[in-house]
Amino acid sequence: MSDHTIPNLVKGSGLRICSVPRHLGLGQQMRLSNRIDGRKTISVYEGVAEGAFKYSKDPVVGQQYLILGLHYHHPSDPSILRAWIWRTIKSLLDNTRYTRRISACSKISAEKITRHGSRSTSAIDPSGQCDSSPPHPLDPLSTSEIDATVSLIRREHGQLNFNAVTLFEPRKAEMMAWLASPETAKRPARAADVVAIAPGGKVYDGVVDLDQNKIVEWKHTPNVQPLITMEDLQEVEHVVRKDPKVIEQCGIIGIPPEDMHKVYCDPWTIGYDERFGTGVRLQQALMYYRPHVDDSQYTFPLDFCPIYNSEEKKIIHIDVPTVRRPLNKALPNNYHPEAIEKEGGFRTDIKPIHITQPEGVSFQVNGRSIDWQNWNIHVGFNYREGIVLNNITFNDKGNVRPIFWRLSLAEMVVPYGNPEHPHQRKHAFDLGEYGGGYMTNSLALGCDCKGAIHYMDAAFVNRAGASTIIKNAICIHEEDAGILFKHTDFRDESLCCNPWSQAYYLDGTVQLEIKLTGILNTYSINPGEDTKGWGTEVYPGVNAHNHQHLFCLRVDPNIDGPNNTVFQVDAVRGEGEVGSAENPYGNAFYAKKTKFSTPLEAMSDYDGSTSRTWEMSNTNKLNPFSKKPVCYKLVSREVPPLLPKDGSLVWKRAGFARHAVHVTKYSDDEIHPAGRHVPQTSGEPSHGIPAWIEAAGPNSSIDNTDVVLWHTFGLTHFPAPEDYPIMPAEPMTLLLRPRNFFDRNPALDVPPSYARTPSQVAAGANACGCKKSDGSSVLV
Ligand SMILES: [Cu+2]
Repeated sequence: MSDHTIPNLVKGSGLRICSVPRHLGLGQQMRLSNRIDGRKTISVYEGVAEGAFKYSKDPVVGQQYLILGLHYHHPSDPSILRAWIWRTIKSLLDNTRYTRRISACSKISAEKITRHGSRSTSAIDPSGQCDSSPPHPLDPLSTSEIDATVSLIRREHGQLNFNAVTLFEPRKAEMMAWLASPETAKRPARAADVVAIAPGGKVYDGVVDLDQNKIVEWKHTPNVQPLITMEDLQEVEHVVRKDPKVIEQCGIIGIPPEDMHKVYCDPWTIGYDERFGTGVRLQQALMYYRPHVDDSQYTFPLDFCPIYNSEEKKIIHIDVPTVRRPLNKALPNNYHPEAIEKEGGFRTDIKPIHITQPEGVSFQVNGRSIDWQNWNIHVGFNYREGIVLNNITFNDKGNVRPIFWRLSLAEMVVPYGNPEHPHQRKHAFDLGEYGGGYMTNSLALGCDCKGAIHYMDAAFVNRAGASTIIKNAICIHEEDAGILFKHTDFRDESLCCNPWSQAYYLDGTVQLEIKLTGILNTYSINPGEDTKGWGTEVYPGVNAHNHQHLFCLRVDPNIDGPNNTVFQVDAVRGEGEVGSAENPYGNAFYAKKTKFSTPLEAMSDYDGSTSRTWEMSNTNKLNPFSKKPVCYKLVSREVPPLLPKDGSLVWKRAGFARHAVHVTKYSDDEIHPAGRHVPQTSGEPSHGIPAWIEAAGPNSSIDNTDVVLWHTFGLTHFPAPEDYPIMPAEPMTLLLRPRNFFDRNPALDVPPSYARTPSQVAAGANACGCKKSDGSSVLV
């Protein structure tokens, strides 16, 4: 896995929607449910709380529960249902600690049941608010839907280990029809996309229709390995510590058997190793040592690499280097507070900055749809991509205009640059091999987010088939983005300045921001050993290898409709030399647009010398002033090429990274740029984008049709001591900007915080055009 990547922050025009991947530790939360009969269910959601509650009829009761919500589908007899709910609530009310909150919400539940009869759904979400609406078709699966999926599959296919149970997203055509006419079109079915592994390692892919309670697809998929989950990762260390050959190797480099409890490992997917192929599920264990449990292990990397078989749960091989590197003798290099205190303590001259929103926030959240300053965004989430933003629209003076159908960070790869075996294997696909959603950690107020925050949780399945929840996986808040627009007229000093918070993104821009931080992946180096340029000795005995972070952003544009065309735009000099008829003064330059008519033409790379950008345009609609097609422009300036060479393992496996931009015709099933199952792919053939383009035809038309733009961007990281023992956050960003989309600056109606017109300047130096909410002027 990549060591310090946080593909976390999606800025939606001043609204920040973010999640942070975590490393280890699955927060377990359970649910209990009661089945009325075959397809009719009552579920009771609960979150972990300090109190204890047990519902005697349900066998699945853990230790600590607070019931937070009630939900049911299609009850056969509402009176039975009502009786059951009230019995449950009564039991809850006995738990007096939570009486007030529960009774308030249960009252609403009862009203809904009465009003809507057998079709009612009434849920109380974990934030304590009562929500009576059915899930939006793009909402992630709830814990009860995950549990229903698992129980259905168990019933037909017996005991399986679950790798993923996630929303099978509605087909686009069906979803667009329903959005256009929710009263008359069929509501897209709730369905689950399932990956499971049978004992022995057989992989199954399936789809469950949750409305019909039916498995609609179930197939054995040979020669693939689904992603490695947290549970897969966690089990390796225990096995490594007890393996006699690992103990032997530790002894050789200076770790006695009695110190094996101080040995740790970061299990990674193996990538691909031709010696072992794809058939056996493998991980490679990057080995470390901690002198003390609080020390950072990355100062003490071990020089050998065991290979772990996940099915047999044993070490099957150890890669041992020809040059041995004994255990590092350097002092620990730590970043935790106790260590800093010992080294002289923290600086004391920092004054607090408080962010307050005394009147609350300017956005509204309805289920998972956010309304903010003309924007409407649905926030999805899945185990693989993490945050998925759906159906992004902008209300342009009463006209709701579609802009993007779906935005997600769909894949990334982190190739390392040391050619010495087995380091060529290090090129983690953080999303395809581990899951961006699975790696999410709970966000904390004041730590990850500041101000007035709206949180959303994330529900997953664990290997045993139980639903789990990561609390506060997503946070939504507003930020001060500085100046929106400002102009000073030198003649009369009239000015308008607007440093109001969300301002910048009020102009229709969407920004993706990624902050890279965390801990470098490290390897051992002997005193005086040459890194040969493949890494940097960031601390005595610690070699941090060169690497790249290459992300793949999936942009499904919907610029005033799904039929869009992508253009490459280069800033170039006008034709003709100085003195020529067409360019007599030699000063001409213009935006050279190149239309991408086919996927082959669209395979394009970044060119900083021409300030290259790409435009997603609707050529059927022209701006009335510029007469140019309405579009959104991709402005991305950190776009290194994939440095592993053509034909290398990474080039073959990460086909999406061969170019900065690929464009494909939309297909419902083309979501994952490196393929559905990424671990242990050989790249022969290359999965994902190269395969799709080959299948569709490299010369097929992508002109004025429903297209998807795939953008690979990122940075090349040559580590330095400043990145150690923990790397300061390195931000990187890209923009999706409206061009010829609006008739004028769309943020002119944002009230200025300060403004003077020439006539006000003439009337008096202190006059100001700012209006207070009561209509009076503000003097400054
Ligand atoms: Cu890095």
